[in-house]
Amino acid sequence: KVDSVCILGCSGAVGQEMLKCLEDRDFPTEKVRLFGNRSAGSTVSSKKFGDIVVEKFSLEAVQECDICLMAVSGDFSKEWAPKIAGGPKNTQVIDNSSAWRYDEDKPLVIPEINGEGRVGEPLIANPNCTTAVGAMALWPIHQKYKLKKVLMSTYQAASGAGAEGMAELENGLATWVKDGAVPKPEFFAHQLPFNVIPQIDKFQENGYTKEEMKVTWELQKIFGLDDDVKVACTAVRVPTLRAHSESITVETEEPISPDDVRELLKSAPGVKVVDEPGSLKYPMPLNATGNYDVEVGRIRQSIVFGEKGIEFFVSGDQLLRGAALNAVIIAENAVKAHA
Ligand code: 11C
Repeated sequence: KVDSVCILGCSGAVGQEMLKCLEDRDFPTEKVRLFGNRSAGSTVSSKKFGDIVVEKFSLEAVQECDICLMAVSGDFSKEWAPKIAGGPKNTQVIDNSSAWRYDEDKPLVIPEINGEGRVGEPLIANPNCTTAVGAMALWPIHQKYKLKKVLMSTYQAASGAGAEGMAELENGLATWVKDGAVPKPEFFAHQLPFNVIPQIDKFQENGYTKEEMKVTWELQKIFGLDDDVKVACTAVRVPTLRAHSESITVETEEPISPDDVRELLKSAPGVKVVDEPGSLKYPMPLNATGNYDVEVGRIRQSIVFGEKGIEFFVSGDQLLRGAALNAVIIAENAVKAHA
């Protein structure tokens, strides 16, 4: 057990889920401290950790904690994470932003995949939520059949963009019901209600968006893929509130069949096979919401890649698997390793 864990950015969509994960998983800590900007001074009632007064960020205060879960912007993390991690108590930082993911010397971790051996590192990066959701199904497939090509299209919930994204979707729908028109968007680039937006994050020189390239870069790093394994993604924002879905086609080195993949994934950690088309059971974001496991279904032989290819659909709660839960499992493993 550690003395204290803190959450930086406690009132954002991910920060709030981090506290819930610490509570639900009975995290072995005496105390949880919360740091927030706008919410400083307010009190959060926690079933397990009592009433917690949200503190304003200060380096000294955060450095008193054993583990710091960061749910803040990349810029904030760039400035402060190394200082926190280098503090007198050797505070371990687990960062949910993209600030450190692509640094060669910083581990980018999904605990069930590549967590071993990196548990004690002072600064560990959490992957992008879209990467994490797909990776849970892709990793067992890669281990058994060796990935050659991965083609992904995503259906990403408003909450991937944070609490403001969710609020704009909810307000847009409520206003449409009341007034018959959706207000002009302020947060997303275009209206999200009754629409889909094929752009998440900034466009890169190669025509892909940064969100799409994150999937490529992060799967390469987490899986340790050779350069000749190709990963391409099209990332799309859809008007769902929570849980990202992904349509994934893979070409493999070895022959692969849907039945074998179903069996394989049934025993994969963090995965739930939901694949009974006859009774209309397949992954859906509504069903994945609030759950730790990523749902995988619609598993079929690919008519593009034949016996060396399959296609499937996943839905996973990106605030949990892709953010809060992933970070908290990393922290749990760190505590176990030091016990
Ligand atoms: C979204 N996946 O749905 C993004 C948000 O790199 O941690 C996550 C951004 C990140 O908008």
